[in-house]
Amino acid sequence: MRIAVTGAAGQIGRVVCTGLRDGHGHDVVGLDVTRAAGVESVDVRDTEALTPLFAGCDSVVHLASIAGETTFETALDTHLRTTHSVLEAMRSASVPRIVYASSNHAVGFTPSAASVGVDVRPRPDTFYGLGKAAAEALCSLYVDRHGLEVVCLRIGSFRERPTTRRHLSTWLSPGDAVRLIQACVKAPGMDYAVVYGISANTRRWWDLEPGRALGYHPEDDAETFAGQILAADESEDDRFDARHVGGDFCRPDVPVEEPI
Ligand code: 15L
Repeated sequence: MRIAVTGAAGQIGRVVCTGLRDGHGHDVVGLDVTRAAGVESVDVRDTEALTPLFAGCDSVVHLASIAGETTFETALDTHLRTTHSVLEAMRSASVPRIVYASSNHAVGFTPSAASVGVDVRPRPDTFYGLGKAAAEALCSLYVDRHGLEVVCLRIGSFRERPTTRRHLSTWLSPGDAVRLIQACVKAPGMDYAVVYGISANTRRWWDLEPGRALGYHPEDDAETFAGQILAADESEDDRFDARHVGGDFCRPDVPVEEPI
């Protein structure tokens, strides 16, 4: 398959591009606003620039965004406007499927529970989460209006390894991230699906069944690291983190990141 990846120079993008290319033999078109080896430099908000780069692609994996809290205006830009230009370029280039990197923060104020489903109401914890929830809705519009195939991934905590108590529930390992995206680009009979992007964590808060239905079978479990993580006393921050699925993004004073 030929797959375009936006945000290819980012933390998840680098792992996913290598996994899709070297592990699964796909022809990967890496795109990013940041210059990096093997990555085409492009502003993802520029539909006209994107369209020829999407030519001949079977799917777009849209990872590009600012991965944290911003101002309201920046959130609109980095999540909604960016996703709109990607969807429009896909229409022009006749690309049938998008795998959209949403986030657990789209539903971050959902109280933590043993198995939160994909059908909970949008409950963003930040303008970041609001942007992700709104972009999920935008993708849904393109399914119903234009017949696009969409998978929205509410990604948990993508890390080399889990380092906090919350990560024991929210971790997504690099290996599982590749397995997840591979399942999403390959799944037959797609129209619109939402999937939680986490590993098979014993202490998970989210339902893995929607992912399994698409062929995502995670192999890692944060529990492997539980001994080390739980050796430290539970802190006040840990207790706050455990209240809602969005963890410390639910704090009113969550720090704001600057755009690149
Ligand atoms: C995300 O969506 C963020 O991009 C990342 O910075 C982490 O905070 C992660 O969620 C998380 O919830 O751990």
